[in-house]
Amino acid sequence: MPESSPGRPLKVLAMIPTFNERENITALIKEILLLSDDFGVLVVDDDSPDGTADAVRELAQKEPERVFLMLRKENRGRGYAGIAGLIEAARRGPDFVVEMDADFSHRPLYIPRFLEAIGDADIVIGSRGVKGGGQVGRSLGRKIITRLANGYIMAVLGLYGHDLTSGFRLFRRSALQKLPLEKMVSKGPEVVQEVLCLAHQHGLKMVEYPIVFYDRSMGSSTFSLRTALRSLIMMWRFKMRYKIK
Ligand SMILES: Nc1nc2c(ncn2[C@@H]2O[C@H](COP(=O)(O)OP(=O)(O)OP(=O)(O)O)[C@@H](O)[C@H]2O)c(=O)[nH]1
Ligand SMILES: [Mg+2]
Repeated sequence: MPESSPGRPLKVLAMIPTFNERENITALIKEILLLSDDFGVLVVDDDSPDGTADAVRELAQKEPERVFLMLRKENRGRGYAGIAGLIEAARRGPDFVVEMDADFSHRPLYIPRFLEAIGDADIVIGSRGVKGGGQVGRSLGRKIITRLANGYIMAVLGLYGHDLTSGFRLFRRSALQKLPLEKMVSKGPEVVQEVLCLAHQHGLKMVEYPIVFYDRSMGSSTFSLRTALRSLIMMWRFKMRYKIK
């Protein structure tokens, strides 16, 4: 359970999964809070050995109505943390939940732009693959992996989009709460696609908004080819589980 008390309803609550992000998290939270008085942050930390949670706690003491920490001690994983985080973020009752990484790859300045872009849709996907979007600083290898992964995901799941691996997304809270999030099974980064499957199954309207994605400059990566491949194999499980034709 989160360590802090329920705050006032916010317009946007940013749900940020973290593992060893001490070097990034304080500056990132401050940047999000500066955007608007009714923006808040929920950090979902898997008991990072580098003390990420301590850094969040320090800010939560100063801003108890806008900064929340969810500390998880079991079942570590980007997926499990993301599932718990989305459920908790929605429960807190903001108008919107934005999911983003802690490493500044997802620039907070896009959050107000997503709000403008959402219109009557339920989800805005921050997309590197549409006109005006892109990636800065990523190695050619990572760019190729992303491109191949997108083609594979589209082929297996039959979902259409220009950036199906983007973890920077704004959800209307009321739409998020229509989804049976607690039934999701992802341990790792494949949770990004599992949410898309659920959203598709429940007929949610999704739009893409161009983002420039900046490669991580501080902290250490959790990316591994093994995890990426394991995630891609999970697409077959999703196909059957969510009965996508
Ligand atoms: N709670 C939690 N968060 C995680 C875990 N693994 C990764 N994260 C977070 O998920 C987000 C995405 O992970 P990254 O390590 O940036 O993955 P990536 O973008 O593929 O790799 P980089 O190239 O290093 O940026 C970051 O905010 C991480 O801190 C985990 O096991 N638990
Ligand atoms: Mg990253």
